[in-house]
Order: sequence, then C-alpha cells, then structure tokens
Amino acid sequence: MLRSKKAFITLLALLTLLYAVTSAQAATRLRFANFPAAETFPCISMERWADEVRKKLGDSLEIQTFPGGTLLDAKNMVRGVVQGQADIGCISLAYHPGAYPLLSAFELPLGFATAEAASGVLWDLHEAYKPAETSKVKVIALFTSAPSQIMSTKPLRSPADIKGMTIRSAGVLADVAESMGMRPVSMPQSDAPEALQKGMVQGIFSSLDVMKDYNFAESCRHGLIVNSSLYPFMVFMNMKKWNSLPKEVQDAIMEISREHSVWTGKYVDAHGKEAREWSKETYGAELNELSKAELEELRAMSAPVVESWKTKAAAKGIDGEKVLSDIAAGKNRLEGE
Ligand code: DTR
Repeated sequence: MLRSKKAFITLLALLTLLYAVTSAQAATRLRFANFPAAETFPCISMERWADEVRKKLGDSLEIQTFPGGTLLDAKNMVRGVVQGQADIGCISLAYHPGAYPLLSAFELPLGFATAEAASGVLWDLHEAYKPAETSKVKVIALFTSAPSQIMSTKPLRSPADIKGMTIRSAGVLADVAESMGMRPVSMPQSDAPEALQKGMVQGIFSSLDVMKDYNFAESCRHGLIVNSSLYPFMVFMNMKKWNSLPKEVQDAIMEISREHSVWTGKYVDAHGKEAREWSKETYGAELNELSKAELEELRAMSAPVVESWKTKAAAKGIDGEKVLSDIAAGKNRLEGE
C-alpha cells in the first residue's frame, strides 16, 4: 500500500514536471503568419528574421513560420494576431486604408530611389513618433517594397497610354494611380494573379519583384518605369505574448529590428532588378523608361493626393507637413541629396 502510494506521488511529481516543461516550451514558441507566397520578399524576410533570432537564442525559442496565408490571410492578419491565433503577423499597410494615418505617408510618391533607404527612414520615423495607430501591438520590423512601376498586358510607351487602364493597387497607391489617369482596383497582392487571369485588371502597380515571384511577366510583358510610391509593411507581435517573453528574448528581437528592416529593403531592391532581367530573358518582357520631363509630369499629377493625405492626417491630430519634412530629412541622410 505504502509502495503504491509512493509510486503514485512520484508519478504525480513527474506529470507536474512534464506539464511545467511543456507549458514553458509553449510560452516560448512563436507562430509567425504571413499572407503572400513563400518565395515573395515578405516571406524571405520572415525566414531570415527567424534565422537571425535563432542564431541569437538557440533552442530556447521555437519559431514556426506560416507563409502563403496558411495560418492567416491578408484580410484576417491584424485581427488574428490581436486575438492570438498567431503571435506575429505581417501586413502591407495599404490594405488598411485609414488605419495608419501617420505611416501611410510612405504610400505617397516621395521620390525614394530605394527600399533600403525608405525602410531605414520608416523605422526611424516610427521610433521618433511612437504613433497611437500601432500602440496595441508590438512593432518588431518595418520595411517597404521598392518603388512601384506599371506592369501591363498591353504595350505602353508614354503617360498618355495609361489613361483609363484598369490596374491592381491598394490604399493611397490606388489614389496615386487614379491621379495619373488609371482606374485602380484595390486588392491584396495575393489576389492579383486571379484578377489578372480573369481580365479584371490590365496591369499591376507594384515593385518589379512580382514579375518573377508571381510570374506576372508571363502575362504582363509591357510596362512603364515610373518610380512611384512604395508599399510600407509592418511586422508586429501580439502585445500579451510580447509582455510574456523573457527580457533576453525581447532584447534579441529588438536588437535586430532596424538592421533586419533595412536588410529586407536591400533584398527587395536587388531582387527587383534580378526579376526585371529574368522577365526579359524568359518572356521578352520589357518596361519602357520615361524622360525626366514625363516623370516630373506624372509626379505633379499626384500632388493632390499628397494634399488630401495631409488633410486626413490633420483630422487625426497629425501634423502632416512636419511628418513629410522629417521623412525628407531622413531620405536625404540615407540616400544623399
Ligand atoms: N504590391 C505591394 C507590395 C509588394 C511588392 N512585392 C510583394 C510581394 C508580396 C506581397 C506584396 C508585395 C502590396 O500589395 O503590398
């Protein structure tokens, strides 16, 4: 009787220990959800982030990645992370018009030449302003796509050729496309292949990486280099999960946040160039360059979009003029005059 009682107590102790170990493991497991396909730059960035954090923390943290909307798709990303279905999520801010009145400044045609510089300025701006719009989540990386170009199923030679053409875009970039005379259709990038295939749109307004990663070069063999707006992205964590992490884990994550944001920009800059070459070699797809005067003309057409962004920002208590001049100062610092 005594022996079986002892055995029972030992078993109970073992079970308690096992429970403690597994729940401790569960507490340090991070599920990172992403919406586009695994080969696209936001997911390459996600895998690189996971590798960098693993390098710092070893096995003390388990990171699971879910590309291609396998855990959360673009539309459910914010809600899913806030409710804890995933611990970390990634969004393209343009899919949430009005929700990010400050950071959406990066959707305006600000003349950034590289995503590398834009990503650094975006991170610094967020650090400096700590805006209310991101206060419910923990922001762990911010980056942008490369400047947007017009990829099209029909030949385009001059700005006059884009008049009335239907084009996939999102957020403020839809207003920018409209200001240039196109007819924007807003949707997440991940929905664009079907829209293009069904003929709902005649082109895509995005950075050139998608020519290869979504194989858009097969149907979009034409286009114009317009070096327009960027799409800003935010990688964020559920706040409760963040607060539950040990300090050394939090520190490791924040130590790489800016460097990783800039790394992602640099990656998409280089990958866009590669994708342009690949599209030419694989499908003979070629995008035409515009003259300086034509580029300036297009940029001037988008001036009202900047004004309307400022008005919307003011309604949320944001000094748009100051935000834009802070961004311009950061751009000059990182890109040079
Ligand atoms: N088109 C923008 C930005 C973007 C550029 N490349 C990719 C790849 C996968 C998702 C998004 C993007 C956008 O829709 O966010």
